[in-house]
Amino acid sequence: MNSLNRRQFLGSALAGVCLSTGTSWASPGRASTPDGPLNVLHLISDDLGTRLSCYDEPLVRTPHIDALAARGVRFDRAYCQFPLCNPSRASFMTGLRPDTLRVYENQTHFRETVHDAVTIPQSFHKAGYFVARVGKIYHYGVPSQIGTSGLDDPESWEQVVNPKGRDIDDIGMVEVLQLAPDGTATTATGKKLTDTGGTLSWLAAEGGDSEQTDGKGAAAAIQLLEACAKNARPFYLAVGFYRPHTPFIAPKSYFAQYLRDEITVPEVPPDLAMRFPAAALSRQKPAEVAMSDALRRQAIQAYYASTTFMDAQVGHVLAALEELDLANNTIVVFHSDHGYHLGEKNLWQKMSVYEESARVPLVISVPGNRNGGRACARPVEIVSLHKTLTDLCGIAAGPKTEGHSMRPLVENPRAEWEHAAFSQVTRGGRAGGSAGAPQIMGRSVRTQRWRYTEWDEGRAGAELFDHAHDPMEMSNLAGAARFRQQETELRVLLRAGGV
Ligand SMILES: [Ca+2]
Repeated sequence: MNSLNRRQFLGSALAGVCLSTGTSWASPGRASTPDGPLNVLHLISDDLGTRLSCYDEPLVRTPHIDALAARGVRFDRAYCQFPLCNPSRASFMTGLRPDTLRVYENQTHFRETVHDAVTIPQSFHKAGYFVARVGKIYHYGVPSQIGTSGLDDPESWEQVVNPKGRDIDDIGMVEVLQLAPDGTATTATGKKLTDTGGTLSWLAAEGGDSEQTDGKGAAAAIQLLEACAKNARPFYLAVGFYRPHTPFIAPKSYFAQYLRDEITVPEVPPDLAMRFPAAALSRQKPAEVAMSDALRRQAIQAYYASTTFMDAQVGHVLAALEELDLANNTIVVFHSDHGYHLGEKNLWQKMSVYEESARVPLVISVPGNRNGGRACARPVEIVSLHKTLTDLCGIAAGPKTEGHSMRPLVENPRAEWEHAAFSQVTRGGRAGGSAGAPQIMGRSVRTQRWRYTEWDEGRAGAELFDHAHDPMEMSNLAGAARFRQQETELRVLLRAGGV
């Protein structure tokens, strides 16, 4: 983006965006490395699985994230610790596992359970960094809380921006999936904000990028980068994009990039219930199961359009980083809070510990890293981002921080790595659906080859998948005599848990 374009982009996108004031740029101290301090630009997408052209789906156009992956290390087996916004975000922003935080749903703030948790920005601030966020970093109800601070952690930031775009004003036009009286799936408009968040919903919007919440977030991030470029303090800037979270809203031009006929709908075997534990499949929703293939293609098209729109906003921010001469001393990390089902096993959205929901895209780009463009196959966890980013910048993480620094893998993607990735999810209780049912936990461990899952410590079933032969996790090998040894070893690993 040239200077004129950046100005034009900012001019249109910043209308209506309030930057908080009262920021002090005074530095309480300064971290330094032999080469000077590195800044961090932490980019987080919401509900984004690995259907990107640099990962699993060549159809999905994500040129800007692809370009970042071409100069960074792309982690091909990166996993969230809980496939839901609040528990995942609380976990990776503190570097504490969901069981340490005891946060398993979208209502509890982690300071209610671990009041002295230390977050990534707190570690950077202690080292003298300017710390700020734009948009959704901690949990927000989307779309109903867009424009507010949501379930923010004020102790984390010196400055915050809560963008809000026309996607909120356009809610009445959003197509919302619903079950018709005859049992078929259909869509309807005229719904409220709160009806479009947990349900498949979409809109090919009028207007341009800069009118959307994420366009305004990108512009606010650029404005903060401009201020950072003029200031001597190093910075940690977190930018949280709201898409492709429901409602899948993007300007019409992004929908036009995907022909529905090109879109592949996952095949669902009729004997699912015979293959997998009931707890694993209990998040299937009647309206989603009832969708025709045409409606499935429409939903997937909207998800892809939202993804490409979000990627374009990432592109604006990364172009500004280059133009402001910050790219050569700024680490850029991009990931999402959890993955997303688009019909596999008749599952949509999140809250499963299958690959589609537990796995996330993760790119870490460190200036001057000679491994740029390489992929890492080791299983890693986003709870480790706190240790990783502080390690890469030569500063201290909070003393109780969990996970394992990925720095050795950034420096050598083929380095030995003895760690597995752990994810967990609830069934029953507040976040697990089936209101009133007692809560049980599903726990899953992923090694480079295997996934092993236990529901209620095995009392509600187990699953074993061999990714060397079954990347879609369709053949549950748990209980099979010929895999008894692997299952036993993985059970021990799972029950030992992550540290
Ligand atoms: Ca999310």
